[in-house]
Amino acid sequence: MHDFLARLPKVELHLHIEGSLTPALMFELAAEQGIALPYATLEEVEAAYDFADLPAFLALYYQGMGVLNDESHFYRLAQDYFRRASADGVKHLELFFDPQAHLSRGVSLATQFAGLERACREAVKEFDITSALVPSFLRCHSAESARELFDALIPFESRFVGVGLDSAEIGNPPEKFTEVFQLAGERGWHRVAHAGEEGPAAYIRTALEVLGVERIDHGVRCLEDPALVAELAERRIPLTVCPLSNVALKVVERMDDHPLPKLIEAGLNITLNSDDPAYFGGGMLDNFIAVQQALDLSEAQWITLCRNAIDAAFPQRAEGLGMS
Ligand code: ES4
Ligand code: ZN
Repeated sequence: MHDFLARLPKVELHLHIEGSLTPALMFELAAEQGIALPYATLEEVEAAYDFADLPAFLALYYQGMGVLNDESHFYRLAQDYFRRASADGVKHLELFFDPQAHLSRGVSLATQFAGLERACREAVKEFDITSALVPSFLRCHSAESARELFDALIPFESRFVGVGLDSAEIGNPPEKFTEVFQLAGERGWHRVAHAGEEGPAAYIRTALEVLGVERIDHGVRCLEDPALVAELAERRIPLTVCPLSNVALKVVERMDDHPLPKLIEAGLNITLNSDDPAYFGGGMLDNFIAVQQALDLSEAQWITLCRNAIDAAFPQRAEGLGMS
């Protein structure tokens, strides 16, 4: 079964590129820039990556990305992930990134896009992976800050495929971002949002109804609302589920308890993804293997999961990355 899982052609739709920053690259970039890290060794980093919940993870995630300060840092970050993704059998990747978290350190949008795009362009030839960028609004920042980012993104709109919504969910409901998602829809940008990870099923409903999103990131808590499950199934709304992330952030206690079989049984349009692979214990293939060990899916179910992701990917803009 390992070989079967390894060989499956994979499309990854829920990957925060800053969450792919390995401790090794973090140390390298910190040393080059004379940045002091709160860890002395790689073992200390690993010990620190034991998270009580989503906010505890986010604190270290924002701290870690402080080593990303120029074009080459973003390039090396993404190139490093493309290399590992390619070994995992990933053929197409939609990358989230968090512009506000870098703008607040004085790193321009032009710098962020340039470094990520260089890696995306090279990945076509070097790693046989096509890709698209998805800048995301940070829900822990204000609606005004999101509007500023929206305006700043307009000149770059040929260079990304859509926008997302991520970071601390509880207390930051989708409605807070009604304006920017409405405007994004008017400009023809694809829209996705994290919902129903730590937050309640009601956030999934408002992400769909108020923000007009086409996919839900995570969405596992939809099971608490049977009427919502029926609607998600009926509309074939893709859920980008991230199993190792859910265990690492204690959304579920153990992989054996993961609701993936229930989600599949309910007829939902499920895809599997790695979320923040450097923080949560592995990439796409590690996620597939961990799921298989705990939940024993059939080959037909695996093929369906991979097909779902192919169908749920956003068509690329040929002009965006020069990959036409
Ligand atoms: C994230 Cl796991 C998760 N949830 C919400 N926001 C995020 N940003 C990066 N990883
Ligand atoms: Zn995520």
